[in-house]
Amino acid sequence: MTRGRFISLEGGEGAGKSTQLRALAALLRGRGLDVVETREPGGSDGAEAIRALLLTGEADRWSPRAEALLFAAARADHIEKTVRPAVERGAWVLSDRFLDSSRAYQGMGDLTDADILTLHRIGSAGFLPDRTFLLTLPEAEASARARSRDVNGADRIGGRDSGFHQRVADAFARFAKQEPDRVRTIDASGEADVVTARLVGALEDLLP
Ligand code: Z5A
Repeated sequence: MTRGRFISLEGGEGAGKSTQLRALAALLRGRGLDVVETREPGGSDGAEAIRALLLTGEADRWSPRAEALLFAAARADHIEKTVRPAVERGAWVLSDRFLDSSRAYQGMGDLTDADILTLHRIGSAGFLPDRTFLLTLPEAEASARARSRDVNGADRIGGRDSGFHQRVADAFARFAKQEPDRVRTIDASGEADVVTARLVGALEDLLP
């Protein structure tokens, strides 16, 4: 049996990751592929329980170190229970966020990028996507999209200040530069179907 593929979508809040994940999944199913849609934090029963701990409550509910460990624990469960079994049976797994989010959000303060990668090696044996799409959108456009959707306000992490979100965007851009084979930057502006076409174009080399 042929191994499937693991694809992650990354980027700041409101860039359109969830919208594009759904569109890409539909398109790949149309090509006859077995597709699993998943997300982080979450994607397995245990990781979804950790998601609720991570995204709700006061801003200072977790220390930066505890927060990074919770994300790593959620990811370990997600990979073990959902991602790896699906890829092994030949499915294409599309994940809304993955490791690069921890590197960008948790790895540029009390902890470094090297610390996050070490946690990932311990928790998940360094498991990486076959391809990662970094959706980029000017900050004003992204926050307008996120605001139009989040009528009840941002979550614990999304609610941080714009300086924080700019540092996150800079970190993602650095990863794309460091790992151009795995991480492909996709312009997320314009109509959703135009963005989907860009994604498919950047996936053709992996498609059967
Ligand atoms: N986090 C972390 O800190 N460390 C980690 O390791 C991980 C995560 C895995 C997860 O929140 C939070 O956890 C996140 C990072 C942190 N917080 N922040 N920031 P989440 O999963 O609940 O939410 P999110 O990942 O930030 O995504 P999002 O806000 O849901 O945005 P999105 O998925 O990129 O966008 P969307 O929902 O597809 O679209 C947003 C709106 O724009 C929506 O109304 C769409 O209909 C609209 N949209 C989408 N595309 C278009 C186009 N092309 N044109 C016009 N309008 C559009």
